[in-house]
Amino acid sequence: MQNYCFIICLFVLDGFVLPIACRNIKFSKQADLSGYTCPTMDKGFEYDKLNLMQCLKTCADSSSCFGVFHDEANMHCVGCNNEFLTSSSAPSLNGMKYFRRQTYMIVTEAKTWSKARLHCWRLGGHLADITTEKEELYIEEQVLDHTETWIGASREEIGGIFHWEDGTPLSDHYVKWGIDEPSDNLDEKICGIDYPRDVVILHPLGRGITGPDTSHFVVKLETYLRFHNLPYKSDFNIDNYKLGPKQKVPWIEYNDVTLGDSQMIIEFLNKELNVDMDAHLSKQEKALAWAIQKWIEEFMYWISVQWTWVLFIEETFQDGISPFPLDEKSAVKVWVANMTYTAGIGRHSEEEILEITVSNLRKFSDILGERQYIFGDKMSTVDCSAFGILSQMRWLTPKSCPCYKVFEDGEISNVVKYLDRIRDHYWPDWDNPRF
Ligand SMILES: N[C@@H](CCC(=O)N[C@@H](CS)C(=O)NCC(=O)O)C(=O)O
Repeated sequence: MQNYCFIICLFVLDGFVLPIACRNIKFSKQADLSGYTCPTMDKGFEYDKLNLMQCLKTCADSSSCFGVFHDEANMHCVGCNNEFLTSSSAPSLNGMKYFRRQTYMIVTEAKTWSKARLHCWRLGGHLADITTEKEELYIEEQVLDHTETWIGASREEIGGIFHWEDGTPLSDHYVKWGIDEPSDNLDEKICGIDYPRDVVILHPLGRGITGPDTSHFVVKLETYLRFHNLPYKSDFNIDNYKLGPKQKVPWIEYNDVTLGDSQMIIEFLNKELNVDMDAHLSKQEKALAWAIQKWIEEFMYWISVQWTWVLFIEETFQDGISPFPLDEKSAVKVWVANMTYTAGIGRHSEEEILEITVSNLRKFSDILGERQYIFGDKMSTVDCSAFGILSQMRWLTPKSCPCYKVFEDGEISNVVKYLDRIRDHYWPDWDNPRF
């Protein structure tokens, strides 16, 4: 079935909803304000020493302002105008279009209406409502090539009143029904190809050319899926990290369940499919495994992130490791640097981070010793975590990074062999994954 359905999400950029919508928009031009600026030459105003509410109010008071950027640290406020944008001159940035005070996004994914609605909510918007002829014409223009499009009108029961997502009845606005509409068929319609049943649909971050995914936790989860031979399929979308229930990747859909967080997913699948890679561990080993796992995921992870996405971000983009478009480099750096600063690792110098990297890898090497896996000759969940995080350090970090050399100088050769072992066994398609 190739009959795709298109979802139109509407982002309302009016009144005090402004900053939320603005934060969801990534503009392509880089500027001084945390890497963001207005999409065209449309800077309406720029003030220092305004708090967020004052910044918003200034925008709301100006008829031409459609959104603001507010830099909390130095109370810098920039207002963007779009007075002169028409549907054709509106810039298309990352799939979003600006039109009047609304931002539309056409999502080209097969979904039921309820999932389409959820999708828009997760993006910070909602399914489009059409309340004027102008809007209808604009939306029609955007979806010209597509046969069916989800919008936000729904009703609870047959014969009931159709309303938009904010509860306003359709009849209070502009309404133009198609022939034989509204129909009484309330069956949940699925447009396009829906996901197969009993297959884990994995929503990852994005491939890097030196490894299957640039998210540590995606590789962790995929290693687990591969260990158990569970059927899965990756659904790539560069915005996946914004779309999942935790606004992070990985997240999965499995039959009717949508779930985020690699560990919660593993625990869910263990129960659902009656598998457990830790069954051979004693109670004490399980507790120890958990402590090691958290050290790796909550500490070593940030070391790796700091190298790849902050200190060597130039090389990460140059070497083709990043799945993000080149023009997002500065924005990605600001975004990640904020996170690593909050996590703590971002406050150290490069030399200090190198020392921390070496000493932590040595400790991991000491824990591993001559064993095949952390707890002997059988893999357990903690090995999936260790592989997820350390494989990024080893293979998805630019070669010019000093952290890379730690794996080369022979001192932690047991760790190198360990990573090779897991890759060779579970990832023969490492360079070109088949799922
Ligand atoms: N505890 C989470 C961590 C997931 C995570 O941090 N994912 C990163 C990519 S490796 C992410 O999505 N970051 C985006 C963000 O924090 O906004 C898990 O195990 O899934």
